[in-house]
Amino acid sequence: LSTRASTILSAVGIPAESELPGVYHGEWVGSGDVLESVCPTTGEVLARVRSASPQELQTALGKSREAYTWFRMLPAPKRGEILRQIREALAAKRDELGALVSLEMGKIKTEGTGEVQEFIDIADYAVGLSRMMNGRVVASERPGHSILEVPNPLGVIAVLSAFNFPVAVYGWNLALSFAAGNATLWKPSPSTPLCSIAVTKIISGVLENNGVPGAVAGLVTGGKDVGEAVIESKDVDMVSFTGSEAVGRQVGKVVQSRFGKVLLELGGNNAAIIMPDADLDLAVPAVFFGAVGTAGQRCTTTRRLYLHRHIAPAFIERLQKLYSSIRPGDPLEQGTLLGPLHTRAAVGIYSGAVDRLRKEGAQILSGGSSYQGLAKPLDGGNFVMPTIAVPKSVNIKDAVWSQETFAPVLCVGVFDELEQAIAWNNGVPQGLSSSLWTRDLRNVGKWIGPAGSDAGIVNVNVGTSGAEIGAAFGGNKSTGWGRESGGDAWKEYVRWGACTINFSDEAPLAQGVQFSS
Ligand code: UN1
Repeated sequence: LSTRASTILSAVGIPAESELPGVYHGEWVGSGDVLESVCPTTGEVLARVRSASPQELQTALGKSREAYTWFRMLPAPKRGEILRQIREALAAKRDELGALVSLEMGKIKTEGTGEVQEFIDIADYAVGLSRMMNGRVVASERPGHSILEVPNPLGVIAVLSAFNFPVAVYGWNLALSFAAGNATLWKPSPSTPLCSIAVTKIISGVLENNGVPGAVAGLVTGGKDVGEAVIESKDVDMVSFTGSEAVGRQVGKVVQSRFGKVLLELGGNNAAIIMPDADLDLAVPAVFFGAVGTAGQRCTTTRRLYLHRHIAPAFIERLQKLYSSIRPGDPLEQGTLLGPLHTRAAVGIYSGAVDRLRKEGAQILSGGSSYQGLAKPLDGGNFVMPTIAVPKSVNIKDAVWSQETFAPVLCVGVFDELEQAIAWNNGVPQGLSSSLWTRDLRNVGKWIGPAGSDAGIVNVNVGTSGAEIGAAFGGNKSTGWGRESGGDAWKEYVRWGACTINFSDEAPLAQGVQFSS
């Protein structure tokens, strides 16, 4: 192992063993298939992880269920206090964990640390929530009656997370699920097992200190088989899935067919619209970050750019300048803005998308290929050039516009009227994030109103990516309608009971119905 990697692994308590156990349900086990964690920057194998065998998975599910029946009786503010300690333990390891994210996923260090910060933020939020998960008292039409809406812990929540946010997305789910009194079972992406092991170690330490069963925050690493067994299990009350549209469609069907709850965060195909009155000093760098940040691997990455005809040439010129300034580098090194794609396969997907654009007559203004001949050790990495393409026309049903490519490829179109740009914004199957740049209040009104953007995130003078935890996060249409993190998202992680109580000496029926002769 390189010193670059071993320093980071030992700082988060991951021993340099030949095979690490990748299952936690109160104790660490793992005897299933071996997962390899490969550094996307260098190609180096960081560790081998023993995933869950079918038997271990069943044990983990059983222990999660048991842990839930114990945990649900702990008063919510007490759960909040434990969550506060988890928050502190994460904060104490923020830089170390951030470096691990950067090492294993490939995003630049400040974004890796930002992800841990996002977990800390949502933990703070959920600590407060633990004293505010209020039900309601509703006025009854019947005298001497009252109606209560009561939230209770839901059960076992399985979180299937993606490689691109190997810490934060689990954090959003864990924090709410924990405050709500559930057991959470994490099935991370098979390519980022080390992040999940490091996070679970931190959390389990806190649980142990508090005498809480470890399976309240369990972990099952594994591939497709493990994922399928988790979503099929009747022991899982809700599945929160982040990933591709194709897999999400399957997950949705499977969970729905057994009447489980499902929360989907699927693909994004996010547009930024630049009006002629936009402040380009702000808009250009924001589009640059949105399209190139995280090497184009956020669900919220800016993939489509619609420019008003009056500012299009100036905007493109300034954006191209930023693109030409970017250099691939080790994401762990300060100053690097462009890390690698997460996998070799993603490089193929990137090249396929660029080839298709070329074939269909698009003009490639920047980038257009992967980097060749980089100096060691980056020659083993998955580095591609951020690309700006201008397709011949905005035929919104064409694959180049309507499909998500999980790589830094930005397609540009030119419009004359805001209505046209909004129609393009809404014309794709996905509905995650969107961003309008303008100084004119009337445009803002249109954009956020009934005929405006149909995405779950509808920003103004803020890019498509980089959301805070305060609002509910998620998308509409083929993005899956799920909402996580802030807002009212917690209400999905509980089971609601409507309780009508009769305090009176009469027993009238609702709607004045008479049922006595
Ligand atoms: C994702 O891309 O999967 O808004 C999540 C953002 C982040 C979360 C993105 N806070 O970009």
